[in-house]
Amino acid sequence: MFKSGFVAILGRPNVGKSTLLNALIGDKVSIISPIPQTTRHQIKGILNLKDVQVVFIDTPGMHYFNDELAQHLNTVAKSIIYGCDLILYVVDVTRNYGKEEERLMNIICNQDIKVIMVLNKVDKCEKFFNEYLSMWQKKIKGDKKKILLAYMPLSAKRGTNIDKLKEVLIGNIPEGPAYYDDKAVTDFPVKLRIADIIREKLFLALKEELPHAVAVSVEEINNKKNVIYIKANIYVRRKSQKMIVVGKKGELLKHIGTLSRKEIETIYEKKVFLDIWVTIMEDWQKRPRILKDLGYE
Ligand SMILES: Nc1nc2c(ncn2[C@@H]2O[C@H](COP(=O)(O)OP(=O)(O)OP(=O)(O)O)[C@@H](O)[C@H]2O)c(=O)[nH]1
Ligand SMILES: [Mg+2]
Repeated sequence: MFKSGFVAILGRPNVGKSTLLNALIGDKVSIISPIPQTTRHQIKGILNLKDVQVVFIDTPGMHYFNDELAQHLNTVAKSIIYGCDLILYVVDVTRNYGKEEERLMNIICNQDIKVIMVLNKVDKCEKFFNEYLSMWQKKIKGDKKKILLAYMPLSAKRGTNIDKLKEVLIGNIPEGPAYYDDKAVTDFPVKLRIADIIREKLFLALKEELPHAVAVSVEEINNKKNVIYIKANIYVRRKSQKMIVVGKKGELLKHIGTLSRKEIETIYEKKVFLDIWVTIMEDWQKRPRILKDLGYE
């Protein structure tokens, strides 16, 4: 009997959803950074085991702001709940919960899909562990109780309890066919995956400086005989931001390019020539057409 299912990974920004996805898959399919709202796409990671295929869906962290990009992120995250077999609801026990967490918990409690509550980052501290448990328990009184399958304290970063989580997951995946090739680790289009790798290096290099003002698009992938030529564009909003991204004598851009190229080469297992440009576009975040070009459909 083959089993398969879709598992949504939900949680507020920065709780460690993408780190958890990569840990479950054992491969890097989703980018990670200390900056909230790192994930902008719906990324699927596929776990292939003997007689089981689990398709995880990493989501942009749920949050509440008012521009087009933020609205898009919320719609994506909510729409994923429907059609899934299971939800991994991830919380960060090192930070106290707030209004956003309660709103998200309300959404999760008021539906019928089974939930595993992942209490992440226990390697760092367990300061608010009990707060999360008691808030959750308040929400799922009576009949709603049955949606919870398990509480799972873990460290996505260190890999602690990942095997235990897999066991519980697999035990609750229904009978079904394989949806993807058993060699695939993700269905994320390669252009977007490369753009995201570059965006991750930018986020890591720039830290708080301009995370939301940048976007990356890959415009060309040309598979030549001995090398793969890739042309990418980094969008910023202002000239001052372009100067930051390029850095003194172009050093920052070069650094980002080198790190990105090395990681892209591990996907292709071939030499890559990465050609990165920086373009100023004042309000890319507010233009639906540009958001579409960037893959935020
Ligand atoms: N100490 C510790 N840090 C973690 C753990 N899991 C994730 N992190 C860190 O938390 C930060 C956010 O991780 P991400 O995986 O990008 O979080 P996310 O929930 O996907 O964030 P968004 O995509 O922005 O919603 C990164 O700096 C991670 O290294 C963990 O188990 N322990
Ligand atoms: Mg993420």
